[in-house]
Amino acid sequence: MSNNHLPTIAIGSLGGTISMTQAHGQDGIIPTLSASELISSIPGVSQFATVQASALNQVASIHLKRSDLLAALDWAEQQVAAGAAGVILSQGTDTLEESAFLLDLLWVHEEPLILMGAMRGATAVAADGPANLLNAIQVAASNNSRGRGVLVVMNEQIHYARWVQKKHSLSLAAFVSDVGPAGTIVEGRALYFSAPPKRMTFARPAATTKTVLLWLNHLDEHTELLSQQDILDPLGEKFDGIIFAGVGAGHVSTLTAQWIAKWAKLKAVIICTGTGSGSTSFATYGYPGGEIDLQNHGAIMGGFLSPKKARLLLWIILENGLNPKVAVRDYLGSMIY
Ligand code: DAS
Repeated sequence: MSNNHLPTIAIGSLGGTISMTQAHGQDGIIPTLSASELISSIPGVSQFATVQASALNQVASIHLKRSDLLAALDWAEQQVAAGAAGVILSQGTDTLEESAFLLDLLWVHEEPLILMGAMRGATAVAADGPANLLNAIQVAASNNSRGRGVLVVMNEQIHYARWVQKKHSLSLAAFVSDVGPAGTIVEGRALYFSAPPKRMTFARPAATTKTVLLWLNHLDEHTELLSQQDILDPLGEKFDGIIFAGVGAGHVSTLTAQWIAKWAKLKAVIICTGTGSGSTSFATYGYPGGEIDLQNHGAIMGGFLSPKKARLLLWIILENGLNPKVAVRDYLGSMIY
């Protein structure tokens, strides 16, 4: 497919439900389709763009590693250097919000990088993969999409990587942003509801040497475990940073707060809200394990960052040798006006 008047869009497939089919006699669907097979499911795609397809990986998204995403980033940058007007990565939706956020922290180009997938397998009735991929091509080919970083295109909506989350296990409308979608697709045109956002990017880590633990807080959590220093001390030593998905606006139990008081002096500790939406508080609650107590012990409040996004941001901050307090504060500042 080549037409000199049309933009070139590069599509790399990483696997996921969009590529999954069920072989005869096999239990369940598994990734089988390559990027070029996905494109062949879209009639008329050559009206919108000259499409170049590459098979990068073929796995369920929980099997992707940060190193796979760094390799996909390198591939996407090569496509832009070779003249692509936009790049698309198709992958499983289970970890798509994390891949999109991680790549957004590293994507320095004006050209859009689009992440997309499907909620239904390739052979399901009313499979959404072809429509999502056509929309992704239309968004990637649009001048309106330039300078907006990494975008997620699903279910006729466009989302910014920093806000989007998978909030439903199976619905076609699984992907939502707390602040609403960035835009939508109407008759093949990518329409945005506001100007491009502020962005903050980081140097690409050379390797994945740092480990950040993600811990979900809850009622009466592990009281027996948390009082045993001989269990917790070795655990704390194994991590370079810890994210707590706190209850409410970012709160933890008294015992967890005591543990944080020890580790926040030695490691980067970020407290997020585990509710799924909204910001942490910073200066409201004064009880042990409330945010004022935690910050007094050196913990950083994660603001609007979801726990999963905070984990990836902290990982990149640590790999870059930056001061976590300063870098997180600057990043949170880039999310709002
Ligand atoms: N839930 C499937 C999907 O959305 C599996 C995966 O994430 O790869 O593609």
